Amino acid sequence: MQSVFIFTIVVAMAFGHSAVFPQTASAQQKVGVIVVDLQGDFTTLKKGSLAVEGTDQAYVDQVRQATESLRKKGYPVYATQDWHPADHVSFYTNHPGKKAFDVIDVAGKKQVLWPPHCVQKTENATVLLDSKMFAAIVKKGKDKKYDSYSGFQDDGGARTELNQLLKKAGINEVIIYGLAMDYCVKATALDAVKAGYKVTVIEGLSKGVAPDTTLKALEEMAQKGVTVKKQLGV
Ligand code: VGL
Ligand code: ZN
Repeated sequence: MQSVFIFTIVVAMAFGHSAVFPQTASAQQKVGVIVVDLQGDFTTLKKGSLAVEGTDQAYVDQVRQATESLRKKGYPVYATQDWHPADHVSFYTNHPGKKAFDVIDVAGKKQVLWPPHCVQKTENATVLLDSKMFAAIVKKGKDKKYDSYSGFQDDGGARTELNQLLKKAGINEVIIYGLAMDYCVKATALDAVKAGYKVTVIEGLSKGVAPDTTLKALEEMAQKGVTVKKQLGV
């Protein structure tokens, strides 16, 4: 019994504490990256139908460089892609008498009515970074009945494959950025917290639809356990 104890001590000294007790003290972190909805329709660069202020060539280049540097560090990178049918519930054009940015009730939830955007297979639904960058691109908002700001699930509760993909890759920490801060970045970050991930949102790599909702989003995320960083720092 004593020799087992001494053996354990020697092994612990040789390999470090975490090699012998991998689930204790320094639980291993595996970091994944989620680039949210970096698509033409959300950018001024592509004259998108729902272009977010500040999403010019310089912004897209900045996101590309940051994402490449994370990938080079070995972090798996995932993209989410808003991917709506033409008759989607979130388009004001599908609600006679309504106009863009009106708010209606859908299945007991407030629904902002958007200009048609990210319609499946259209040019401006394309993700603006090279698809070779991504371990996977997760489409969302495919069901015409529900909106889906979150990359994890839609407003009807139907899950995407994102959580399973992250879990299979052993990821327990995510870095999130993209478009738009006050809608899809926020919803994806909050669902990531709920799913048990350690979550960091990069403010400098994200842009919001409106200043007031962006400020509120930053407050809510911080309050719910998201770390908000100005820049990556890599
Ligand atoms: C988004 C509004 C509608 C987003 C998607 O990516 O933040 N916003 N659909
Ligand atoms: Zn959408």
